[in-house]
This record gives sequence, C-alpha cells and structure tokens, in this order.
Amino acid sequence: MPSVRRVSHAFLERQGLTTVFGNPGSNELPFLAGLPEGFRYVLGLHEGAVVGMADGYAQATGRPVLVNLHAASGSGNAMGALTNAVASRTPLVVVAGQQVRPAIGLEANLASVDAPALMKPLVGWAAEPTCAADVPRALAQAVFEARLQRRPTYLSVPYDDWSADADDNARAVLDRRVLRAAVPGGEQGRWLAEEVASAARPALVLGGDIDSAGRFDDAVRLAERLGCPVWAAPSLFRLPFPNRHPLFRGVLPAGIAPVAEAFEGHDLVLVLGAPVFRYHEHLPGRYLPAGTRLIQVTEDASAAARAPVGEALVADPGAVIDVLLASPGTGGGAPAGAPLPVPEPLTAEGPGLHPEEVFAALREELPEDTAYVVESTSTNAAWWRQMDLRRPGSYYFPAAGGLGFGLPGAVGVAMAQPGRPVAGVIGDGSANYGITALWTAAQHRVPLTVVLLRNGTYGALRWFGGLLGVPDTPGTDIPGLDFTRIAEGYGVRAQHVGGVAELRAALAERPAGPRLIQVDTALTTPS
Ligand code: TZD
Ligand code: CA
Repeated sequence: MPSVRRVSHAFLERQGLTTVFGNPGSNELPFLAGLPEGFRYVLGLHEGAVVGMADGYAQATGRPVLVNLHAASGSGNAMGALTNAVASRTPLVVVAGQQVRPAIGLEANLASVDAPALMKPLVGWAAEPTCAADVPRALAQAVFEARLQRRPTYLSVPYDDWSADADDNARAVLDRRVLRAAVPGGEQGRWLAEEVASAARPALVLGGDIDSAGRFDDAVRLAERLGCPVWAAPSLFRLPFPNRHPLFRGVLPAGIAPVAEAFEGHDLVLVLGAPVFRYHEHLPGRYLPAGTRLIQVTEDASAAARAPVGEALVADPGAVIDVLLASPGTGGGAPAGAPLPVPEPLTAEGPGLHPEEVFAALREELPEDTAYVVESTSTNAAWWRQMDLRRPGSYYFPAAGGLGFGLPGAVGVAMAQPGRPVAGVIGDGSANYGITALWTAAQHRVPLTVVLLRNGTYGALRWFGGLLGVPDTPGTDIPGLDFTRIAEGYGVRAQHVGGVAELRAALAERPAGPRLIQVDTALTTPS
C-alpha cells in the first residue's frame, strides 16, 4: 500500500504545485523526504521572505503555490506576509509540520497547540486532519479551497502521518477535479448591461483582481467602448489599466470623503474586481454623492457582503466585461487618443536625486515590458507621474500595506517569468523586512534588478506624523545602512550610483543574475 506521503506528492504533482517555497524544521522533514524529480524546493531564509516570494510567484503565474513552514514559530513569522496575500487574493497553500500525534496534547517542544486556531482569522480555511488516513483528502481540500476562495489556506500535519498507509479511499483524491463557473446568469447580465447602457455619466473603478484575472486588455476595450473615465480602486496592489491612457484618472484616494468627491457628477459607478473600498486614512463623509449609484462586481463573496453601500453581483468580473462588450446597448465611446505625455521629472536640491529622476531613468532605460514590484512608500505620487505602464502584470505592491513583500515578491515574480525583465523598486526601510530574499535570488541566479532608494528615513511615517498632528515621534529615521555591503553578503552583486548619468548607465546593463543598485534620494511626500 502506498504511503500518505506518496499519495500526497502525487496529488500535488497532478495539481501542478511542484514549486515549493519553504523553510523547514524537523517536523517538516518527513513530508519532504522523497519528493519526486519534478519538484523544486525554493529555500527562503525567513518565513516572511518565503511567503513574499511564494506570493509573487503565485500572482505572476496565476496558480496556487505550496508553502512549507515550520510549526507555530515558522507560521507566526509568516503571518505579516500572509496579510498581503489575503488582500491580493493569492491562493497560497501553506502546509506546516506538527509534532507526532501522541506529543501534541503534552505540548512537547514544537507541538503547535491549536494549529488551525493560530492561523484562522487570516486564512480562508485551516485544519489539522483528524487521522492520518484523512491527510490526502485534507490536502486536496486545502488546494481547492485556496483556488475557489482565492485566499491562503493552512494545513497542519503531524509528521508521523506521512509514513502511514494510504488505502484506496485515500487514493481517490488523485482523480478529483473541482471546477467553477462564475458567469452571470442571462437575467443578471441583461440587468447589468441595461444599467450601464442607460447611465448618462457612468464611471469605471477597476481593482487589482482585473490584472490578476488576465483582463487588463479587456478592461481597456470596455472603457473605450463606454467612453467613460476609469479609476483604479484605492490601495492598489496591481495595475488594472494603462496608467497614461487618456481615460485613466489615476488611483482613487483611500478615504471615504475624497472617494465620494471623485464620483461627483456620475450617476453610475461600476466597480469591477475590488472591495468597496479598501480605505486607509480615515476621512469620514458620505460614501457616495447624492444621485450616484454604485454596482460592484466581484468574485469575493465576503467583499460583496461587507460593502457599506451599493448593489453587488458576485461573479467573475472578467465574465461581466465579456457580457458588457457583447451587449449592443453599451457602445458610444469614441476611439481613445494618444497616451498622455509624461512630465519632465522634478529635481531635488541637495545631494540626493529626486525619486522622479530615478523613475524617469527606469522608464527610459529598462525594457517597456518590465514588471515592477514596488515597495517604496513616500514616492507614490512621483511613481505615477513618471511611469508609463501599458502591459498586463506590470505592477505589484504589498496589498495590505505590510512591508516585506517587495523584495521577496520581486524574486518570486522573476522566478515565475524567466523571460520577462523584472525590477524591484524598494525603499531603504522596506528592504529590511524581506532582505533575506536576496540570498535565494543569488542561489537561483534569478535575473532581477533591485533599485534601492536610500533616503535614510521612514519617509511615509514622517508624512503621516504631520497629518496626524504628531510630527516629532521617535523611531522614524534609519541612518547607517549600506545595502551594497548587505547585498554582497548574501551573494548579490551591488553598486552605489551617485547621479542620474551613473544610474542610467547601470540600468542599461543587462546582467544574467540578480543585482542591486543603491541610489541616494531626497525625501518627498506620497501625494
Ligand atoms: N511594519 C510593517 C510590517 N509594515 C508597515 N507598513 C510598517 C511597519 C509601517 N510603515 C509604513 O506603513 S511605511 C514605512 C513603515 C515603517 C516606511 C517605509 O520606508 P521606506 O519608504 O524607506 O521603504 P519611504 O519612501 O522612505 O517612506
Ligand atoms: Ca526610506
């Protein structure tokens, strides 16, 4: 009779989860023993980096990815990174090792006392199988739940389970398939098309889910057909629309009152693939202006249920785009004009470059199809003023605002898309939360450019301190960090560039593996 381990490996292979991001301990070794040939174990040196890399990899491939963590301690280290994966709706399947069954109740060292409860508020589903024979089925559920809910799931497995026998019933999971249809019914489709067709001044709000679902180009078609303005939803983690398209109005501000202000004059706001809304700064006010209706289309049933305003349809927003494109009443838009021009980059006084000068250099020196993973918080306005992103999958940002996604995420995106240029744009504060991903990049020779913006401070916090009326808090400056030496310690070649010309010359090089370019920048404000 095959072992639970053999059946589980075979299941993962059939489902295409053969790249495993992990950091193991003793509890996990019995699962990893005898991994079949086609598997690749990508070792990360800290669980935050492990999850960040897996998140980037899963987002860029669009498929569930297996994450292997050590008991409660490793799972705890991963928790902050999981907040981002929840918000970006990334299907991560976390399998953690547990002590042997007889030792859990005793709270032996490395026993995770109530493993599912530890993770439950974050993940979409968490369990520890009630007996060894149930492990393959539970693993299958972890994969299917992650795929269906688009949310991380968590399975804790006592390590003595892996060598147990798997009977015929346990093997039945090998042939399982779980499919989903998320196309709106005919009546719902007609209702939506009529609402959109009869709106005098509709507006579109697109969430990151549109890019995750591969509907970036379809969203452009829809907007041009409707001829209506397009915003990206607040707290954007992926770009759903070309940012210099003449219909694009930018990313909505993440506050209640300013969102309502932006919608002034529109009778219908159609939100596709986003919560309503992921606000940040608490700026109270009415949710919508008088006379504005809102219809939200999302696959995330919880996001539909918790929205404070509007009507919602739980369906695949991509399928809804198809319905609207096929509906005769929704035409009327004029062909879009040329992309909006990029302004001259601002310059800074003093020694550091203005972030706009850095981003102008990226735009002009890196290939047009570069995928950017950004975690630099005070430079947001400068970023959108300078960049010209026209392709799907061009932009990733920590979805819940938890730092530590950027650098690992960039490594994961680059591993997922070996043919596409990838750049991480990382602040000197952010870099530290996921810095160990540099080692994995070096070991796997991941082709990746990390542009490290060093302004010596937590710039965004300084700005927030001003907004909150507490400008003089401790703990916001980070002098004395040299990322060229840190990177070299992890095996990544690195250089410090002094000025724009040196930066541009460095960016024009195309090394085969990872490299880090550190540039000193001036402090600017995020908006
Ligand atoms: N810890 C974690 C895990 N996530 C966070 N978001 C923070 C702390 C708080 N935080 C921000 O929200 S922005 C920021 C911190 C510490 C500063 C980031 O500094 P940076 O970028 O150097 O990366 P800027 O451009 O200097 O702001
Ligand atoms: Ca900084």
